[in-house]
Amino acid sequence: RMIESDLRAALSGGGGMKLVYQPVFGANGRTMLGVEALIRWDHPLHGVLSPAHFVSIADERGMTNLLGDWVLGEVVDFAARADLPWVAVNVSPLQLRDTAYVERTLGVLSEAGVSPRRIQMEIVESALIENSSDTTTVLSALREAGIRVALDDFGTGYSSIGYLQRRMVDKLKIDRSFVRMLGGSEGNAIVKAIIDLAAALNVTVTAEGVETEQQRDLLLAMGCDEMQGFLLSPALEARDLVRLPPTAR
Ligand code: G
Ligand code: G
Ligand code: MN
Ligand code: NA
Repeated sequence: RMIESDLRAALSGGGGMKLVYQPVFGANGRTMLGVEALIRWDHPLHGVLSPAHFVSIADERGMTNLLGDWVLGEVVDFAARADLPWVAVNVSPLQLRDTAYVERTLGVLSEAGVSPRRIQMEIVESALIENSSDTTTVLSALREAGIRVALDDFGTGYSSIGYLQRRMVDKLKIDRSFVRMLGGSEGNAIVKAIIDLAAALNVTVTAEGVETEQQRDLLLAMGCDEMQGFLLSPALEARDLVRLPPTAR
């Protein structure tokens, strides 16, 4: 397929690929704590393509590491220039099955002089459910080095309390489908339960897809630690974030 060779070319330095960064805020919705990197592909013929489409193509066609390493290189380069506490990066479950990933990642970080403590990795629940011993090894090595791990889209996969109890992750990101239900009694109960679970297990909790002031106020009242969404900020170009003076944050 054309798209496959185009993708390989773009990830091999051919251009068109970029990252944008969505700010994540503290509970008050005002203090920027960090950013989440999101990949975008501006294809010469098809326009801007969603990662939801081409990340799976990369995984199916053996380009997981090509994509993952391109993203990591960009993120680390950005983290080295940006005066921000941390940068979160989305990682494919396949990347975590490769034990060489740890050494490669820590090598890129040390070469750029970026502390692992400034990098967070967002993984989906299925990455843990597969529960291969390699995934467990990779995750614990990354976390031992100081990289923090967040469970993305929490609640939409086959949620297991087991890996929370076994202290395999540092953060839960409440999926935006639940945040959208806030204001209704069921939505409030679900979101409150996740926030209380996170507190009981001593992990940070972030709400994704915060779009209204009502959602923000409810999340604050429920004790949510962090918020992200169009109400607070869309994803921004790196140059716009790097330019922000610390006082504007
Ligand atoms: O940015 P957007 O909402 O279109 O992202 C859609 C999906 O693509 C999200 O689930 C997000 O986690 C994923 N995604 C975004 N950037 C990356 C990336 O750099 N690597 C991987 N593996 N997934 C990404
Ligand atoms: O699965 P993940 O959380 O990585 O997906 C991130 C995606 O969510 C990004 O593509 C981003 O554009 C999108 N997003 C960020 N904020 C909002 C929001 O407030 N509402 C909606 N619908 N999508 C959002
Ligand atoms: Mn994410
Ligand atoms: Na998510």
